[in-house]
Amino acid sequence: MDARRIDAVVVGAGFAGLYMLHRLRGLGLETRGIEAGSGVGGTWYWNRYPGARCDIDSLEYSYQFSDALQQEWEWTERYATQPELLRYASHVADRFDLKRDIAFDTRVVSAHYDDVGQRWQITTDRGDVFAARWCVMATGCLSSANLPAIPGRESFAGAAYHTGRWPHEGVDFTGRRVAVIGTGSSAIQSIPLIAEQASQLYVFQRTPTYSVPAHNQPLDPEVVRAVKSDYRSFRERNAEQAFGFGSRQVRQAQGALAVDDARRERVYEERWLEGGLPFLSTFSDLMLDPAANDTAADFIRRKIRTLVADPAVAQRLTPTQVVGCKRLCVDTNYYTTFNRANVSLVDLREEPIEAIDAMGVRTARRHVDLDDLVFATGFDAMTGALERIDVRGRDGRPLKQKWSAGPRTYLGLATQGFPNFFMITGPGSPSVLSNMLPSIEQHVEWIADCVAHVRARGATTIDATRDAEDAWVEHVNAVGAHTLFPSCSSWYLGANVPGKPRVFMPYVGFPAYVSKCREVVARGYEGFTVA
Ligand code: NA7
Repeated sequence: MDARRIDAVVVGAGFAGLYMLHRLRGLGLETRGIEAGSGVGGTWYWNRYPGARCDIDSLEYSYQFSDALQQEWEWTERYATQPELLRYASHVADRFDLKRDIAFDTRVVSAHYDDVGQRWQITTDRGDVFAARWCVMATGCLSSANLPAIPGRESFAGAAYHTGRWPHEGVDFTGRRVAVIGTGSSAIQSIPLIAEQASQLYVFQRTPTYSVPAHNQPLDPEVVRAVKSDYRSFRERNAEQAFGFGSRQVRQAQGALAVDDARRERVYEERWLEGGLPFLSTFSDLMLDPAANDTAADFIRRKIRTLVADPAVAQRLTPTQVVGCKRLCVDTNYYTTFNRANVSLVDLREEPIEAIDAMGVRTARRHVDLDDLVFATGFDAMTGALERIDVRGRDGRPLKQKWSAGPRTYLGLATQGFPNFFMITGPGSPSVLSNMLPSIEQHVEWIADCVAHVRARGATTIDATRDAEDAWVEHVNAVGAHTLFPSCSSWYLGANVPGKPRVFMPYVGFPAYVSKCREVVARGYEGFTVA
């Protein structure tokens, strides 16, 4: 089949893909978006499980590139629900007339670089072939579902779901015996709601989770008015925070051990009442010093003991790892759900799962009879969606092969040997350790400016240099190693997927990262070769 020659292909129509399409079109490039789902929204298209909502404030988890858009859109709650976020994504797509350039229900299967024509040959599962100068992967950090290889998984006769592939028509668990496997963010959001419907809910927990209350509430019109009266400054203040969000929560400049016990306790209590992820920024050294971290961990552990009535259950729910090492969860009534008579905690450290069969799950101690099985088992994070596509760069080199010992990128935006190929919030950028929306916008704008730069120079390709990439990979590791993030088996390290190389993938520190990206541009795209 003849390839259709166009300027650019953008893979994915979540928040990253939508804005990228808008910007490339703005440069006058003929651009095609390709999306596996039937609609826009990415994460918020697929993750429709009960209770799914963002854990970043809606006033912050939103686009800022259009002041008219951020002024006119009205969020209803502190944390937006999945349906509201999906409506927002669709509104943005309509407002900027993006849908007409997106092929839905279409999955990209391969992207091969043609050295001679200097184009990306991109094929889809519908048989389309594009020959594009630019290829941008807006495939998401948490989009490739991780289903555990438990023996007999396919033999279950009831209904099985993954939280990240939830049926669009919803699921009614009323009167049913349900198991949730996993206790990460998706589980923590869905468990309290499933428990209200199910006759019996079994929570299969491998690692206990730290969670802080969301204290979600309708947005105060006064707060909205104040933010909107000077949205730009609000965005700027957030961008100065280590993780790119949360400027409204008061910050303590000092370390946790610099204050006395009573004061520290008071401050944690205040933060607990405020709720949300900024709990981890209560003191400046929580992710740097194990002793400091332990004061926060201990505070949450004590909260668990006061919230959970049965001391033995509370004990099983109590985490021991560094708090924040696995992504902190934000919940509404998670721990107290275990006080319900119809909820049982199955601790997989005491009784590992041996197999799944037609009737349910067999552990080392018992058989649990089930009607429904919910896999809240997460994702092949950061690299999964990219590696699922057969991407080949110069000389036909597969990306998967290049990354066999872990992802190698320059700035999390590009990877050497793959010219004109960009990743939005790729490994080696702040991505999942930041507010995704501003990170996405920063990447999209950087990529659009880069494309414009190459074209303005009358050049056709840009590629990272090996030296720049090696230095960046080393730097990402060094910065990560300076923190407590790599200290446990998390998906940041790829540890949740058997056989995946253990490499700490996100870059810690949003402000420093943004400065670095600006510096690279100011120095004439330092670390890149333009040809
Ligand atoms: P997560 O955070 O990766 O959580 C997955 C959970 O599933 C976690 O508790 C895992 O335990 C558990 N899991 C994974 N595999 C198994 C097996 N084989 N057996 C038992 N339990 C298992 O995914 P989420 O979807 O909750 O959240 C992803 C991100 O989305 C979240 O951080 C937010 O950024 C939004 P483990 O801890 O590995 O022992």
